[in-house]
Amino acid sequence: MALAKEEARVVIWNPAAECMPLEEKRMLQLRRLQRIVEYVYHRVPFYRKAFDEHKVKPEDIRTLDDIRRLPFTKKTDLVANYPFGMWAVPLEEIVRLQSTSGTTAKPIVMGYTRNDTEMWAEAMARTYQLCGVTADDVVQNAYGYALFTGGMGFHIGAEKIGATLIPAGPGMTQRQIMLMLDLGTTVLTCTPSYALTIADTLASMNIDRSKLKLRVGIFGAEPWTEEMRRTIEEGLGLEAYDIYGFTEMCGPGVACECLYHDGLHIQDDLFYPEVVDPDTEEPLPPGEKGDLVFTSLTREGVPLIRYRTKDITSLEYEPCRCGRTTPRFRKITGRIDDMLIIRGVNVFPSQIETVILQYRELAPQYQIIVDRVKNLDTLEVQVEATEEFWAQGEEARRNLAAQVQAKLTQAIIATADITILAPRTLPRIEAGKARRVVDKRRLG
Ligand code: DLL
Repeated sequence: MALAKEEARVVIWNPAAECMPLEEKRMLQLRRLQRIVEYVYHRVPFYRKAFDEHKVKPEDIRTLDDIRRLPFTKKTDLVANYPFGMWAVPLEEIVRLQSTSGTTAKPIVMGYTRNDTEMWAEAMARTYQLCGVTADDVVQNAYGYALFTGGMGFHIGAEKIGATLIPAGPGMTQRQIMLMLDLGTTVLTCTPSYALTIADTLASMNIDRSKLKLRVGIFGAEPWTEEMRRTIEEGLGLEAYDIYGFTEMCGPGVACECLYHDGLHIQDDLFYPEVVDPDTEEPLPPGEKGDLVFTSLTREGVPLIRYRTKDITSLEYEPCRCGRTTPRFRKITGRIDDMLIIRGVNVFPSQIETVILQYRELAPQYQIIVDRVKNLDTLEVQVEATEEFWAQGEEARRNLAAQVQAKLTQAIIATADITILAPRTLPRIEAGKARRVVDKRRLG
């Protein structure tokens, strides 16, 4: 019998790890957890103090469920111990540093031993193959290089699988398109917002997308909706995969979708996942949404125990049709910190994106402006019209704005003013993550 299209394309970088029977996996995870707990207790004074305060000793970890006895690690702990306070090895054993962009006062600086960079390359090799990328592909890496983990992570993973790598970095969008055309790029890696800018530029250059050989896009580092996925796929003529990761664990490579796009597979022999209730901090059962928490099981430089990501999702443990047994989480809709409270109603920017991207008359370029006028919160969504719709004039725009407003009010249970802008009014993302929310209440 002929294989289904997807089955024929499934490639698995490390079947021993990714298709491991669950019982065996749990034994491996327990061994690694016991080792890392012992390791940090003896090497990181922060953890010794935290474990002592929680009255837990390394030898108390006898089953995987005993992880609940361990304290959480929070971003504030890393900030308070900047730069080296959480490190488990001296600088001479560190071969590279990466850091967050530092929206807080100080960035978070993570050190990698040689084994850590090898583990990261392994996680990224698995990630590429989750998306069906092989040595035959030409990968154009338009994530930021330098201290941001995006560029480096995709770079070392592509080298590991033997793909042809173009280390383009972000920006200079017309040149990106020239490279794609001339070098026959088959895989594009960048943030979803930058992918949108590339698609937009391609259209404005009047280049037919069939001239490109793109077939796969691996996009992450920020939340993006299914509607955004469809827009990018149409604009660039590729299949878009969602990749997740964060600097504190290694960078990209913690989890990624496979060919079935049915949740993101977690590399859980390396990063142990939990989802906890953000208020009670109690672990939640599979399927229930909460704060995603990770423990690094093999990291030597800066291992982290029960790190609260503040990203919201739920876990699933059913094996996937792709043959992997790794657990998955649902596409992340936002961070706990991203939640806007508008007159007491909780609103996530992704809910707004889902509504406005349903309208063909609107371009996928928008900004959310929150303010407080006479002690009342206000919410305005500015969104660009497409060229064709803009040409239809003011009345058409007024009618559409009213329609979108009604739909949005229904979806988010908060009233929003809709302003339809002329095409190409809002600034385009040339690098990195989009900033679509301007909360003037926080600025004042
Ligand atoms: O963004 C690492 C990365 C680079 C991931 C390239 C994927 C691709 P940080 O700058 O430390 O690291 O930001 C991590 O970004 O906690 C999430 O809030 C958010 N994030 C990352 N990937 C996704 C995603 C990199 N696929 C923070 N969906 C995380 C939603 C994401 N949010």
